[in-house]
Amino acid sequence: MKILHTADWHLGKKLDVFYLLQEQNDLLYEICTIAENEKVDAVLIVGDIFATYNPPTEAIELFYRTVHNLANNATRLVLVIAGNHDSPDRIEAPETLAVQNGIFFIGYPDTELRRIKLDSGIEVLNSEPGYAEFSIPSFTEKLRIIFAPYANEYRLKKALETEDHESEFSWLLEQKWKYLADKYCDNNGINILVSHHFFIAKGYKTLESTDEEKPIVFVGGTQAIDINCIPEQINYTALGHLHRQQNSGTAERNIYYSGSPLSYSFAEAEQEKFVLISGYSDNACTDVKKIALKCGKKLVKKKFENIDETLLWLAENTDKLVDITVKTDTFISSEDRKRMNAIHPGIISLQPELTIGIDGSGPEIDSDLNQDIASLFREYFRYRKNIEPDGRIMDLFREIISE
Ligand SMILES: [Mn+2]
Repeated sequence: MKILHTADWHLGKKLDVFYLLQEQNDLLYEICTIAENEKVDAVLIVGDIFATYNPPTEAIELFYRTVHNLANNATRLVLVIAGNHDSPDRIEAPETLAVQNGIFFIGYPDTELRRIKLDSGIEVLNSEPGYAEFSIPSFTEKLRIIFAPYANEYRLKKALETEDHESEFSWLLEQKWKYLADKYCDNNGINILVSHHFFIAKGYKTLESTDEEKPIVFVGGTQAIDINCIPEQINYTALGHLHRQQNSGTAERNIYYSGSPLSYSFAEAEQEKFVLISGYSDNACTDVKKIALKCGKKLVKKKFENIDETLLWLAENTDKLVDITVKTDTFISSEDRKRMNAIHPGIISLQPELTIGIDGSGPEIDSDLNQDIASLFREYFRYRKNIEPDGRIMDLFREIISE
């Protein structure tokens, strides 16, 4: 059996004002082609399907078209769970229609799939909240999946019907997974855990995360989960949330973040993107293959000494999405901005770095300490960096202050 693992599509995502829908469309088509060429039997899409709770119609259409394509008339099992960017209700909304096509949507930790046998032979043999066992034609071994879509502490405790407000989030998940694994996941099948959470490998290494991913950890999110909470019966853990493809923990445990198919912030610039295909025989995971994605514009962050140098580089790199800083002793004129935009369609951000002031001759901090805190921060930032803080920096500042 072969299973394709992908996550963090963030459909409908904008980089500043730049919609990435065309990029996403090309990439999802590429993923469908990989599924076809590699003859995978099941596809796991591990959360953050959409960039927001209310994605644009085009993003929703792209999603449905893609899962329909992947499921290939119910001959391939497709399982989708919600991430922290998704509305669980939106994810589950088309469930009745989707199941007939071999597509299973899971929004909540206590979602329970209906037992059903499709004409194509795919069957839900057994299920309870957070778990399902599937039969796939031409395989005698059963596929068991424990699923853990994103849940904050409130949603998880409600799902588990626990009154215990003291228990740690990760302890509750660990108990739930242990119960399911001990009950269902013996050696006579393939056992998978699918989860959109932030995992850490204590004493092993710190996984990388970027701003895009932080809300799950900090702002009203949940704490990190130790990979040792994953039951030992699990053959492969398909994770979503972190955008860099990475193996969490030791190789033999097969715990993977597939990463996003596209770079979604300049912190991810230059990252190579993948889907993962795991292979199974004799009820063990015998192979995990990384397949690099070719579609999708690269994100590049560059700094230039002057406008002419910038224009030259832009002309040769029109296929990239760029964040440009140009050194100048004044500002970037609207004529220069127009010239740059005329030769390059993907300028996401363009800011000046003032060359004066480094020796103290430039902007000084207004010593009026009666200004509001945001104005003071703005002055300080300008003093240190020689540029204006942009909207994102100011939002982040206000968020930190409000905490
Ligand atoms: Mn996420």
